Amino acid sequence: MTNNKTVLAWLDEMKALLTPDNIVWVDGSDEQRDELRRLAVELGELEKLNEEKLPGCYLHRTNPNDVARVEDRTFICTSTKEMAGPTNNWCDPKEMYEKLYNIARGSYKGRTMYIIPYSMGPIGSPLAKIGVEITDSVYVVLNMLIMTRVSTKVWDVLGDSNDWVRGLHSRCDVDPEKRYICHFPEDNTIISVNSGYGGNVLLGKKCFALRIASFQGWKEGWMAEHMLILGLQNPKGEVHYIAAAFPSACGKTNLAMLIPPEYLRKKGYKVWTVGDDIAWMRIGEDGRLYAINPENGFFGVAPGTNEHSNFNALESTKKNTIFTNVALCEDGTVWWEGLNKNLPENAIDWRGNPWDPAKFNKADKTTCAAHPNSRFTAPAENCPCISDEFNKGAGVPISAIVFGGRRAKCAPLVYQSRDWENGVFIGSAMASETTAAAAGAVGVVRRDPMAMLPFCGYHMGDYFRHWLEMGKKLGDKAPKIFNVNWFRTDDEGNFIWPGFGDNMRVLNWIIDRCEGKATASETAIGYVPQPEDIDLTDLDMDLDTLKDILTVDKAVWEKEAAEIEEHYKKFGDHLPAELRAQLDTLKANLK
Ligand code: GTP
Ligand code: SPV
Ligand code: MN
Repeated sequence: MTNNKTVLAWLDEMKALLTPDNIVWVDGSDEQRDELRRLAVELGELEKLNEEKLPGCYLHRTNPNDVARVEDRTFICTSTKEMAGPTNNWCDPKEMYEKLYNIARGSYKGRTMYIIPYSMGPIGSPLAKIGVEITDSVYVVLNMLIMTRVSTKVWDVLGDSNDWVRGLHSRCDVDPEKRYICHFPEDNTIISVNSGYGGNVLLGKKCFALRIASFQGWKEGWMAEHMLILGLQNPKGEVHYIAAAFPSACGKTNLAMLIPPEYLRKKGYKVWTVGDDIAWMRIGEDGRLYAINPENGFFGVAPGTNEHSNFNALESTKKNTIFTNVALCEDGTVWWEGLNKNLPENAIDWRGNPWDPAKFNKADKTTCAAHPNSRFTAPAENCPCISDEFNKGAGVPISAIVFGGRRAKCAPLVYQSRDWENGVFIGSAMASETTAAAAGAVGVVRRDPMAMLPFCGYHMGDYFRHWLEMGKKLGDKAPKIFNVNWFRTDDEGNFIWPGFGDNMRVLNWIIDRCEGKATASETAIGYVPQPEDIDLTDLDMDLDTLKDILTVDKAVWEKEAAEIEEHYKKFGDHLPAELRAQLDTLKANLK
């Protein structure tokens, strides 16, 4: 398959460590995929779904102890603790290799070692990078075949180079006490043991494309971000690209596949999806920032996805999709909370037990048929609004960068930063209420800078510095930076803004601002639209309600500034002075 000496040497080392019974080189062909699907069904790893209604689709249930990313067991193993910074778990690399090798030793006995060569980004693109993952899980192989570009061509592109990321996954006993997701950025190496859940084991995704790649970007002068990429087409046919960073389960997939309200569709507005989770961005020859989506599929949150909230995502799951931890219906189709109002009779829940719709109580997550972090793995090519640029390696020029999160009271619906530096400040101070995408409490406000808290592979203070440096290089070609919040609630806890397709109204203001067309008022935190600036055509919302979610409440923001001050203390002398000055300006503005 390959003569690359660095690859062969690593594989020899891994074979000796793991002692597999068989070895299979994954080649990305349809024949091999079909064979692996049959095998996965035989092994009980996948259940075949209704071939007529969901052709090529399968269901997988993880161990109930293994349903989300495990941040407390995720490590950045750099040569010094300081390099990993205050927001990452750290362990000495030598010690961690030893511990992990002891856990993984002999763990492929009686099993097959799959060798997966994959490209993050279109194969051969100057913005793409190569990885090799070895795994003992057919489920992982089949997911990687959807989420990344797996092909023997990857070996050709790699040639003799040592510029590739090593990924070892071993399911071991799925023992949560011995579960570790570890990164060695200085060695381009990832080791994941004792898990079978998506973000922990599809090593091209969060482990490589964010944790390792953010480190590479820092060293090499580019950016790896937890961002969707969308193209907004106006009636003249021009397309402007937006990249947006929201924490896990805060609406990236939804925004990336947005369908505009009818009156805007009729005028000719349309959204194209380039990516829904990760963006790799570099400065192009013309000095602008260009982004690619390194992934090849969507690993999306199932609950809440329906034909109204996200028609395009639902369409994407109609064929060749793997569902994880959703409910299985009698007719071999799937169901999850929020798919529709027809609670299925005689369904099997995500744990594999009969599900009684009579006992279902929306407020009690333990009665759910699907796990709140249940997911679909769908090929990007299934998406009705996939961008023409998706498979092109050159990337798309970014006009606006948008930050956002779940904030019940604080951030207004949308505001624009005064400039790049102020935008970096906004990103660095971002906070959101936690979701089911990671193990742990849900609904707690936590600071999540640039939505990268769980994904930054080095010191967060140095990461802020890197953002500031990128801004200096971009100069007046830098994208404009904004912040959005779809999640302000009323006194009963209901979302005030309708969200979803109606978010297009906010995106239009954002693009108009980039083009110098829309007005705004300057506030303590940045430029906020006047209520008249957001088009409410056909929407059942009055200007006063809109005004409410656009207000910047001084008391709330004073508390916020104090919390940002606390948050900043963590970074010590790695915190760029520019950001400290930005915080002082905010405090002065609030006086
Ligand atoms: P990850 O894949 O974990 O990174 O998540 P994501 O950021 O792609 O989130 P996703 O789009 O899957 O949305 C997660 C949840 O937020 C779903 O339950 C959605 O229904 C809900 N959601 C998305 N957009 C909106 C919105 O505009 N308003 C409201 N109220 N909810 C939304
Ligand atoms: C996220 O949690 O941000 C995801 C899902 O996109 S996972 O791949 O599990 O990280
Ligand atoms: Mn994500």
